[in-house]
Amino acid sequence: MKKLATAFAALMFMACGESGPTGNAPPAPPPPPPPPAAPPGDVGFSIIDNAFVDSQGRQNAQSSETMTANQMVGWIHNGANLHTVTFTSVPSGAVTDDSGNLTNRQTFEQTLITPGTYVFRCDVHPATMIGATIIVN
Ligand SMILES: [Cu+2]
Repeated sequence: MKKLATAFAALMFMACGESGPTGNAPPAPPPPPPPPAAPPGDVGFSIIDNAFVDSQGRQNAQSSETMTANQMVGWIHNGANLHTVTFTSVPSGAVTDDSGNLTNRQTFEQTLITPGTYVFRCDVHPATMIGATIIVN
């Protein structure tokens, strides 16, 4: 009986994967996430999973970039969830595109030619990712 108990204990030891001479090597740690990428364009925003972030680190309604007419503003998606860049207010006569759904590392650019204030949000998260602005002089 003692022999059986010893064999059982040895079996349990192996089944638990404790590291011994026959144990498996521990799994390698996951690689660190890549650093945030910079947006394209003359000015731009980083998109993370709860915010648009401007070059000063300000988020959402506090975020704002200023550019001159005919420069390019860009966005880079540095998050994991789907987000959009959707304009909610543009100067009279201005023409803009909607980004549609963006995923990690996708970019979106707009060349803005009409001076004034442009306001945008994310259509997937309109309660939080809202009120970011671009001032075109
Ligand atoms: Cu979003």
